[in-house]
Amino acid sequence: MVTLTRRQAITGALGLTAANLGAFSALNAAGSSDYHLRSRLTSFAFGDRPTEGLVSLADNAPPPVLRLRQGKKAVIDFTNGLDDYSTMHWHGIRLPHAMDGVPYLTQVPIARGETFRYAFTPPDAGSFWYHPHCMTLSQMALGLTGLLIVDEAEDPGFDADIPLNLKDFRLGNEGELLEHFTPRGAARAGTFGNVKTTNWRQDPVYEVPAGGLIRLRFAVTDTTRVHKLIFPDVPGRILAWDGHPVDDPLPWPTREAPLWLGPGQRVDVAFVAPDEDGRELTFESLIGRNSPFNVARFRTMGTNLGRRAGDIPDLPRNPIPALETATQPTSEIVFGWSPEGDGTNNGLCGTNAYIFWSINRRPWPGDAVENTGPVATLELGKRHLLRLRNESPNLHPIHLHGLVFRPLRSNLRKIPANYTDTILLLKDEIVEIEVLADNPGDWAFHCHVIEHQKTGLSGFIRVA
Ligand SMILES: [Cu+2]
Repeated sequence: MVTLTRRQAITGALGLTAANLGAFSALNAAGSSDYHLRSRLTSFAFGDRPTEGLVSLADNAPPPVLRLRQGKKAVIDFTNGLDDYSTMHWHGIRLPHAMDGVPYLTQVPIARGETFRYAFTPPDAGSFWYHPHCMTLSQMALGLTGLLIVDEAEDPGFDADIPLNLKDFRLGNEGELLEHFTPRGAARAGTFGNVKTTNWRQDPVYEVPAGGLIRLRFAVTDTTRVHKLIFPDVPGRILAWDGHPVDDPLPWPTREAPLWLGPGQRVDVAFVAPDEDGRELTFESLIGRNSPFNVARFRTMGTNLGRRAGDIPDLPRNPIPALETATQPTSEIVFGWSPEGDGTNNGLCGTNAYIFWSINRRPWPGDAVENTGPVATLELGKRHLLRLRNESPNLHPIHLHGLVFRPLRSNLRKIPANYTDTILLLKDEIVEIEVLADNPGDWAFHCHVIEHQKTGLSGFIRVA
């Protein structure tokens, strides 16, 4: 079943028919790719009128959901079809440093017409995503974000598996694009979109089998918005957090206690669809305290499959490395405003003229890493304690490339100790995390509110 889905996806991406997939496999062995992606400008109608100037990997459609297989080598060719430079980053995937898609840190920016081959074997199954890491703000804001699903080595057996890419766009009354960067936003919580979409559709409705076991994969790929998710009152549970099956259970979110999911984060959810045909369930997100909007609705159809909550499988654990604890003292890393008067170096990847933010009071100087040392250096093969301190009033989803970590304690809340790649720091929050330094390299470490990232809140952690 899953193989078929992936084959269909490959067929769609390369314009092949089912009949020549065999030939394709032979080509693959000789150096072809599993996916060939090409960025492009396109248009799409979110409402009555088309919006021109969007960025996708397909014409008049969102970037596709990519499906890889756990433990199986994947080859993805990415061709830059835009005038601006670009790269592609595979968010949350533990991979070799050279494949991580960060300009200057791991590769040179990709010019128009050039193709970069990304090849890696994903060790972990789960819900991940992809986006450019050069001209990041403009290309992401204009649409270039997609889900990357790594299927479990064995199919866990859900009756439906629905990826949900949560992303806003900023549009005017005629459907035209509005400015996605504002200095006022960048210096605060970010510049918010006004058209809230799921898979580029507003309030979409998906048909699901009555009485079926449904898996949803929420991914916040927006540049700014922290979602506060509310789930309907149905039998279900949270399966995975940021790709990894949960060790520390998360409660089913309600209006009173929604689930906060920041930019870059994902949550996998399983529920049992109602038995009757034609029933509708609504998953919502809260703005402020009182106004929820619909993220997605699910309508039951067909004959009752008769599944029960007890049928929801446990996902197999990912191969999280067992490492001994390092003897170095805890490092503290401070996220806050920038000191005054910082300049920026000007590279090819959309460095901003403004600097508002810093890590350890040092703002990222621009695209390139000259004269910029690591935020921390971690001994390879050990687990390390870092203390992350947000000294600003804004939320910061802090993302670490190439490694997994888990929160151990917070000064503000009980925080579930699940493995992750992105942690949402609350106002004035201090969180201690345990980083598993099993992968050598200089790994990007930055806020995933992209206006924060691009105005200083970025750096890297060295594992050596
Ligand atoms: Cu931030």
